[in-house]
Amino acid sequence: MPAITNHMPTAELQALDAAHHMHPFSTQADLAKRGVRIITSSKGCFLKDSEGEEILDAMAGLWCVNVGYGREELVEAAARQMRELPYYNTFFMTSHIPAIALAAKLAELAPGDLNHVFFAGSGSEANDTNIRLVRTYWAEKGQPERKKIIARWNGYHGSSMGSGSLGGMVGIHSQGGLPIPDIHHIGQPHWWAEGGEMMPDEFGLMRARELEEMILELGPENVGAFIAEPVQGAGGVIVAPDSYWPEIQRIVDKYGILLIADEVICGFGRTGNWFGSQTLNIRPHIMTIAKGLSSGYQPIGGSIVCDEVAAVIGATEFNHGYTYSGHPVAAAVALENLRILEEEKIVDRVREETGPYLKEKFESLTEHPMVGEAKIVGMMGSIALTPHKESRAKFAAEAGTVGYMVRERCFANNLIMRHVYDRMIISPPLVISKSEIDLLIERAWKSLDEGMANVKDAGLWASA
Ligand code: PXG
Repeated sequence: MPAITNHMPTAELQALDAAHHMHPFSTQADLAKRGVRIITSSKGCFLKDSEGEEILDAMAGLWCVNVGYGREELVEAAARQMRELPYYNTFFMTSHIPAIALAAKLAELAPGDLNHVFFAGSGSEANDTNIRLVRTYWAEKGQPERKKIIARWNGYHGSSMGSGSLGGMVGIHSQGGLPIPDIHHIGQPHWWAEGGEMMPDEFGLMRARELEEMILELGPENVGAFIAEPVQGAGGVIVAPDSYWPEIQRIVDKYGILLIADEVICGFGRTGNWFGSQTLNIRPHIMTIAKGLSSGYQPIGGSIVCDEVAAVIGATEFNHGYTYSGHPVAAAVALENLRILEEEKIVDRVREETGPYLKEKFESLTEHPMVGEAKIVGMMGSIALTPHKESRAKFAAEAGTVGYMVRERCFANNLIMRHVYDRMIISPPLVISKSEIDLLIERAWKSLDEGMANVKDAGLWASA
């Protein structure tokens, strides 16, 4: 990996960052005190920081660098497209080759009759598009009252006004006047934390039936859609019990509402199939995509829409679009990224080879005294930290305190494994090799050991 050494000293970069750069989802004052870690270069599954440390990135950036860092083909695709046509819009009776080719490719890859793509610059934008698509669809069908959308607590769909409202993150709702009207939330299928004495499948059914209860409470004639991630990502990699999705599909079918699968994380091989909807066997009318679509090399997202919805929307003028919808450089890079995923059989390898290997190793972390359960689908996984496995006890300390302490040890041990409250999560590049998986597990185990020692030293080894 070529080291970039001609930069300012780390402390100066940190000071400039603290003075001028406002970070997403961060407490700026804390960051300024602690000093950020400055990432300078990358290759494969590894990052390098401004001190020359090599870090194993078990989060693939922010769940997105599916083909790994340093792919020259993607650099070339961007450079080629920038020379040819760096920008043009698709608003006023024009189109361009990258957007056409990418839409056609996505229609080929997406299941069922999901054949039409509305492009956006990000997952948040795409979910904002989805709100307007759903409401416009029903209005055009003569049922404008069907504007209510049901989503889930602790789901994540973005942080703009619309997508942040669909999401069920109380921290997001508490700032800036969210949620917008006519968005309603039901419970999440998070058995470990919320299942109490119930068996997982019994709990999964109960949580799915909250959808039916909510539809009946709101009046089926007022409900337009249900949105969910096939596997919750930012909420802590929550894998629903097996009973959950079949029941959700039954309810969606029964009441004829639209199902939106937010595939921003689950899409493009993350779960071992092209889309999480295939892994979970669900039939969405709309899928939200972003992240792995371009492996994060360019900002691009979108909505893949079924024939029926596209036909209804297509019969009227849809007054919606972004300057960068279908951006030619982003689309060209995404197309090349899909070629790599397909030709190198990366999705198949996750399903058949490296995914099962990671699962076996990752589940062995439950032998650690602080790890209660391990959940993993393809290459997104989580472990629950607990002071008492048998009772699935939470720590007495404020939720996230212990998770942060373990995360801090991961960071020190050059492993990017994040925490969501007291769950540790991974989502490595899909190209991670078996020996890199071994290194991931080795560093995770070491970090758990050290984290646990720190938790005990701090007097925090106590159940709530
Ligand atoms: N849907 C899902 C399922 C996501 O995970 C978005 C939509 C929004 O995408 P954009 O491109 O607008 O960010 C996401 C994004 C975290 C974290 O803490 C996760 C995301 C974004 C920021 C932080 O894990 N996911």
